[in-house]
Amino acid sequence: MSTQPILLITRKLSKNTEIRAAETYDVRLNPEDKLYTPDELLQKCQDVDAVLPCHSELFSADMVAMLPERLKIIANHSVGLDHCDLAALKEKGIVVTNTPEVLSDATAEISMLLMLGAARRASEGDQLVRSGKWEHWSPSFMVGTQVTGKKLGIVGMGRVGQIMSKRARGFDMEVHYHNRTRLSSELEDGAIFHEDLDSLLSVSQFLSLHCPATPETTGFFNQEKIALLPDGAVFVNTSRGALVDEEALINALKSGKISAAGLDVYLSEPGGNPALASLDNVFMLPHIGSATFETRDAMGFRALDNLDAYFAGKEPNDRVA
Ligand code: 8YV
Repeated sequence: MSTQPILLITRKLSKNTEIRAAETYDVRLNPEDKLYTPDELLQKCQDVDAVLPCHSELFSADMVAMLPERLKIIANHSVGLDHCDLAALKEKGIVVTNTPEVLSDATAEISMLLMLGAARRASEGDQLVRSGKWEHWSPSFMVGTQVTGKKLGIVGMGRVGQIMSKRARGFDMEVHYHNRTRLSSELEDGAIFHEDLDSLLSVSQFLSLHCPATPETTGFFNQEKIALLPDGAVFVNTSRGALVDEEALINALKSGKISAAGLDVYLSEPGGNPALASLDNVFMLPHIGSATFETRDAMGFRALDNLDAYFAGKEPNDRVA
């Protein structure tokens, strides 16, 4: 009989991750990459020592209450933790970890892509050429907003925000940010701090969200906050859909208050919001911020590093509960 800890991996992860996991653990894989229902997830968790889930598996307080005593650690394959009720997990004595740092470059790349794509009307242009309906050209055709030299507001200056700031400076953007605490001047690297979120919004010709979804931030980007932006601002979100009042965003995109949006995340996933999808001035991707080959390996390895530390009796580096 195997003495290796039993590890449930809820989704199909990178090949390298699954190979490495099988060297140390008695792994339960999901080769079909089926999204488990809450009942199936609970069932699969019954006789395992550890779970390596993605943000697609919800560990609500109700779910946590039904988890078995045997389950000791949830090593997330995500930096976001809004799918986990951390207080409930902590109370139950289940260790929780995440995967910070390793996905910051990939996510900042997608933020840049969305910012450029929204401002320069990428989905409209792509659609036009692809559909075979591109029948004329003129200097007044598909004119967009120039990115170079504009003011970029960043909400949440963690690792992704800092890399976004660096990349945006490559486009000569003037970077402003709001964060719970001001960064050191070395980390700020010229970015202008706004202690007050409203003050940041009032200067943000481009606005990009890089903060986690918590009870405090949920729905913060609402009609009142949108009204503070300069007219015609461009909005980018690669963080979480829960930060946004989507109805208010749709109204602003229709009125032109927000001239364009680049979105990778939505209130409802998978699927997104059909009302947003009906607007030409939205450039949309299906939550692929961290989806690069390099980053998928790095996320999987980081989650395994946390598991290995735990089962070696050490403190996992990325312990959050
Ligand atoms: C991941 C994410 O794709 O890490 C996060 O919080 O939202 C994404 O980058 C996803 O969580 C993978 O499990």
